[in-house]
Amino acid sequence: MKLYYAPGACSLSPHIVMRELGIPVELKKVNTKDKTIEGGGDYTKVNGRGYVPALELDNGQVLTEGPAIVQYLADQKPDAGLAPRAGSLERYRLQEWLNFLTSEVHKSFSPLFKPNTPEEYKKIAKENLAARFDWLEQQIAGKDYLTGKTFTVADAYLFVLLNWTKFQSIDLARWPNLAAFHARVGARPKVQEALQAEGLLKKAA
Ligand SMILES: N[C@@H](CCC(=O)N[C@@H](CS)C(=O)NCC(=O)O)C(=O)O
Repeated sequence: MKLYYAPGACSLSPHIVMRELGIPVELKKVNTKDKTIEGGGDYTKVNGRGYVPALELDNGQVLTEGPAIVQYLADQKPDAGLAPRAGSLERYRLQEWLNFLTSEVHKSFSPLFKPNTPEEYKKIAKENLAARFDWLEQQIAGKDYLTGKTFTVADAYLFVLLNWTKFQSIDLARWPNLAAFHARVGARPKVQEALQAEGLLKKAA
């Protein structure tokens, strides 16, 4: 399968999931500004909306939207436990998390990355994010991962979103449980591998 990605973007979440599952990943780097694919090609022909991630399946079909992609991947290797069984209440709980992350957290970050967003609006977006982080901070208290003791695809997504605080001068120290979660997930060997593959780790001197 081919994963279309941009370094450090939300596509890092399915990238982490593929490595956690041991699914071989062919990475295709996308320039989301001019919509070109590294090595040649027009990305809008892969995903007409021009954004990452997109997953090209072995049968040539293209699956888009991060929350759908990560569930598809988890269902390829159900025994790995990265998503509860489809149809179970636990699966809806996972979808509840994925929907919250995508609509309430991810999309609150998006204007911060756009050069044409007015500074006054960036301030409001950061306040909205802080309110979501306050709530998340309580939810994750005493837990290793969002749904409890085991790592799921929602944790990969939350890790990527928390990672963005570094680029937006948001100090995670204000939310110690979230900072601990970010460190815990960031230390997973497959997460380190994905960060390395996207060129996001500083090389050892
Ligand atoms: N609804 C999409 C949103 C994806 C998205 O926001 N992608 C961003 C990177 S995190 C992107 O590619 N932005 C470039 C653009 O929109 O042109 C999803 O959840 O997969």
